[in-house]
Amino acid sequence: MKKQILKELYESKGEYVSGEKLSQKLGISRTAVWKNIACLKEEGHTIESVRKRGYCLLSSTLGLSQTDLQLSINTKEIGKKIIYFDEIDSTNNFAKKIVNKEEHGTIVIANSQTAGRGRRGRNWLSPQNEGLWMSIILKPKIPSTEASKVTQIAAVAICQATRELCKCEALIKWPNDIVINGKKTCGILTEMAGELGEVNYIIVGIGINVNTKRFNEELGGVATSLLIETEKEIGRRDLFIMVIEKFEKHYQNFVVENSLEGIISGLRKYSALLGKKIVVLRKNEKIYAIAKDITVDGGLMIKMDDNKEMLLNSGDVSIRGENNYI
Ligand code: BTX
Repeated sequence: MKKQILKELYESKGEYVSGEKLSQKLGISRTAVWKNIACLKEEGHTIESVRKRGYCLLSSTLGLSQTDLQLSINTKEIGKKIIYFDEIDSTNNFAKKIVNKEEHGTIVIANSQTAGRGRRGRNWLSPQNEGLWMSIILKPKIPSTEASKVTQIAAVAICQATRELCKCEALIKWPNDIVINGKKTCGILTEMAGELGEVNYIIVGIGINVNTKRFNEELGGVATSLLIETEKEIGRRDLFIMVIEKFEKHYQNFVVENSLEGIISGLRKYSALLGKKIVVLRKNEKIYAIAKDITVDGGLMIKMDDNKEMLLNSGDVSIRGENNYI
């Protein structure tokens, strides 16, 4: 019912709709209308209530507001609740603060981040109106050792959605980046907490450069956006929906069916690394190798320059001779 009320208000495009009209149209009492409106407000939708006029949904930000996203998404669990901010320090930081009280599948999304984070304390540039900066809260019943697979699921979902929507050659740079023409267009930061070997929660932070026109000098050589690569403005809401729907499908296969098949074939098919000469950064050491294969568990098998093989489950990898986009 909440969603129906929201839809009615949304479709009235900033005009007031009376409680009477809503109750008649939806076949519920006026008290029920009022209770549902209170719930929607609590969820963060900006609805004004004025005596004798009714309710009015205040206009949303560029199609990316909580209301816009919640009304467009068609998933079962992921994104059932969306928390939107015009500006926040980091969606991963906020998701961590609320993780204990929020349900599995809740998404925190922001129009800009003032302290977006990458891995190992690095920064993630997240200017307003230009990207998708979001974090998905997950509470799967899986061993902590399996958590890194969620990063791979996100990588495949984003790569597929980007290819489909933007008709571009997006590739996955194992384990957590999406690149186009050798430059980074998306990064994934997965953080988790566990106890006794079991996952408590996983937060998948996703940053996608969508409509960035140009990058600063520091990032210019390593970063790109979908707009730069396709020369077209991409609807952030369309991309959001496609990413989340694909993510949910792959995630369900993994946690319910225990199947990673589609993910591994996606990782192989769209790999930016396989067959390439790479450098792996490990603490203060650099390992020179060739990327040989993605294993059935999503690890990267490398053959080092001394011909020994090694299996990586995480790491910072660059292609030799290309810009170092770590
Ligand atoms: P990473 O450590 O692999 O990449 C970080 C590096 O990427 C930086 O050191 C910099 O060189 C480069 N970089 C910074 N900003 C950008 C950008 N906008 N585009 C391309 N390259 C960039 C990757 O970490 C994981 C990033 C996750 C970001 C999301 S956004 C939503 C969520 N909240 C949050 O704080 N982080 C995640």
